[in-house]
Amino acid sequence: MAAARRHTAPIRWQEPGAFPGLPWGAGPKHLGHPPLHSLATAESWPGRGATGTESGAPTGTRTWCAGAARQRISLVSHSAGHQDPGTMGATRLYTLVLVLQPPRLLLGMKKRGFGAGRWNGFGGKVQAGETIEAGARRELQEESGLTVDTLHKVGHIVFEFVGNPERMDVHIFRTDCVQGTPVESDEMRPQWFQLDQIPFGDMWPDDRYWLPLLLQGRKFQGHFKFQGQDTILDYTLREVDVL
Ligand code: 8OG
Repeated sequence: MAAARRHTAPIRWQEPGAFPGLPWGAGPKHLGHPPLHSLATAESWPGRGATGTESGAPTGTRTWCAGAARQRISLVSHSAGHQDPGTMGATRLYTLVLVLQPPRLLLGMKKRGFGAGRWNGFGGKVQAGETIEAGARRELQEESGLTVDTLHKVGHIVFEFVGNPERMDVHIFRTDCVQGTPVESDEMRPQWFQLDQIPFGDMWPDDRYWLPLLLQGRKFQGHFKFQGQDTILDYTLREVDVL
């Protein structure tokens, strides 16, 4: 079990189990971790209440979008995408995309490399010459076969590993609108999970802190310091209005 020594609390706290209707309504305790961040107002994620629709395209690909997402919300591009996307000092840029179509979430089992054996969203290093968002789209396509219309930037987390001078600067996106059918790649084996069956025990230990925020449509910023890949020594996490 990961140990958290210090914590900058999110803005609001709420006892476990306070949000009937949300996937972790049973409360954080069932996740086996004490202070999971539930928030005081059970505001829905943006697509709640919208009716999901599926449409078949002649190619056999499928598009699923929550009704709300069909309004083409303009994207706010991140200025860091115009900086050197490879490294910034001792920090390297990464992306992570979560495909959320309530009541299900698409995860991929990482088959090799960093994080192998864990379920995760889709992402990787931002390449030289591409924006962070372009990197997110590319990695999603390469690892799952899905193309995406609108990406919502929802999180920014810096990961630090004791003994490794290079920090990982991970930009997290959510989408509910993808084209295609998830296919297994060399790197990932995609699988849909019901929101009350997210396999937190086989995911990065920090995910149980911030993923509930993403599922609630919240935006967040954080920093996690790891000893090895299993132990959180220290972390901060806060909800933000704008990223
Ligand atoms: O290219 P590569 O697959 O090594 O990129 C690492 C991916 O893993 C990238 O999408 C960012 C993501 N990632 C981390 N740390 C963590 C973490 O603690 N939790 C989750 N969910 N993803 C992480 O690098």
